[in-house]
Amino acid sequence: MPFAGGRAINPAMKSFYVTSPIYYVNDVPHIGHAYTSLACDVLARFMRFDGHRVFFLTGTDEHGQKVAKSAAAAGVDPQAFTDKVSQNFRALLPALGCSNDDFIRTTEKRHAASCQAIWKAMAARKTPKGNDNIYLGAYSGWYAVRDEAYYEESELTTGPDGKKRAPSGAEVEWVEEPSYFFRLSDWGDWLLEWYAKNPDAVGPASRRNEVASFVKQGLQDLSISRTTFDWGIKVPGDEKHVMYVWLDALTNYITAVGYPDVDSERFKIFWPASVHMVGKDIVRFHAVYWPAFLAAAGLEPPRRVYAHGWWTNEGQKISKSLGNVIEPNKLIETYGLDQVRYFLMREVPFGQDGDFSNAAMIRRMNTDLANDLGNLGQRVLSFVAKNAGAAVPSPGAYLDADRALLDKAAAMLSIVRAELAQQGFHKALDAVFAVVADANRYVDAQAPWSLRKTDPARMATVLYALMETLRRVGLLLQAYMPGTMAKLLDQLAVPADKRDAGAWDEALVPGTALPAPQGLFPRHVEAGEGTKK
Ligand code: ME8
Repeated sequence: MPFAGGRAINPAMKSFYVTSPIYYVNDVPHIGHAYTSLACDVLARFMRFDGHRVFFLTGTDEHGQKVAKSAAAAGVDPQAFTDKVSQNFRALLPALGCSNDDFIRTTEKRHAASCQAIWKAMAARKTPKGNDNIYLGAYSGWYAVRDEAYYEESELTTGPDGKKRAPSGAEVEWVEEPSYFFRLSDWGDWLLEWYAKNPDAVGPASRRNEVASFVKQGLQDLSISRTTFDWGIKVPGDEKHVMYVWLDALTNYITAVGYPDVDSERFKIFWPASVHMVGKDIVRFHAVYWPAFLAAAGLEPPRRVYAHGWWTNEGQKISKSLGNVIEPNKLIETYGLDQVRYFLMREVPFGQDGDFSNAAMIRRMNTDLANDLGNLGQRVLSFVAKNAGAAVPSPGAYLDADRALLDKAAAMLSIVRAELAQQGFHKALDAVFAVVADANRYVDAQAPWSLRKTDPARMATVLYALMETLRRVGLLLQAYMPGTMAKLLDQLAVPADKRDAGAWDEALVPGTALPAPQGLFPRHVEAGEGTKK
């Protein structure tokens, strides 16, 4: 039976479900949004490469007061507003080379049905302490529209302008309205047990500790409906209320795999999600509220929530009002798509905060990509084209130096697999680029240009070892730089059906004709630099 994306269903395949946050449509997509989506894409691509059936979901979060206010400010109704601006996020995905399998909008019909079903499932069940999960009350307290979040008085600070602000810096306003509550206070012990039994459920470990200590302080019941505006999904049975936008938004992750049809093939294959990738700003929603909502509805919590760090721009917070938003399209135009993908995954240890600077971007692309990897490819492939008959050379017996390089290259797959299982994107790249550095040293030491006259058989062995190393480097880097690595693998004449982990040990076939080599990574030259003396 065909599956979304035309993949045949093979029950023996392992599944992998990765999600990005669904982004608020009132913002312009910037490097921060691109970062999370790219991290998901690298995981999705690697897992497909590694034989998993993958579902990669992203989309837009379109309800709530914040979007309603932006629509009002633009003078259009919220549906027309979201129809227009969600396109900005949708269009960014192909520009980033993202291989998402679906794009969800929370204003879709399938999603309203799913939200109403999760609400009913929560309402029909009891908490671990035997109480109703949902009850009607009245909310009075502080609310930050920018965060779409409720805050305790004790969490707020008052600025010199006299305005009260949430820890995120968002202004809060006083809200009083009838509201349904979720009895989160009954779920604290369950959550603490869930973190304890599943040490990988929240990553990195520092975030797990942060979340667990928040829960240990005691949880308040959570207001999950609003009555003072109507841009949202109606509460079943009480249509004066719309659902709190975070309950609506989080539910997207199950809508896309078929909820409420829990018996559907897609739901069974993909739920629980393997990784919800998020920024550290929204870890509480994903690692506290979401697992509690799911458990309350009788559904399994996700396997893992991973919260990455925050990008600044040349040392400054990125914001529309500061006018320093880095538009991914501009970056790609200036530096190239795979260069940007590589930089974002390599520059900052994943999980930590990072700073974008043009100087750092240029350094990475010129050093790691143009000098180290690009140059290695260029040296080896143009040498083979000129001196080895433009075909894969035939190796003779290996010497220790050859074996050392080949063994280290062979070992990369399990390292990358282990690192990516923990979202160690930069460490996986470190392992691959250590082999690239070894290969560069190996070319210098073996000097195939000298062997050409003195020992052509040895020259063939050296070139073969280098090409085999490049093949494995190319295979692994496909997830990060799909376009350029396709070019590299083409130049090595690796057949299209031998580009996944299953073909890891299928070495190049001596004698295979090679296409003409072409450069992989141009050096970035700043305007004017090329003409300087
Ligand atoms: O929070 N650095 O949407 P949002 C790194 N709709 N990542 C950044 C970033 C930066 N400077 N700026 C944004 C929402 N991000 C909700 C999510 S999910 C059920 C609902 C990324 O548009 C990061 O992933 O405010 C962050 O968590 C997300 O964008 C916030 O996107």
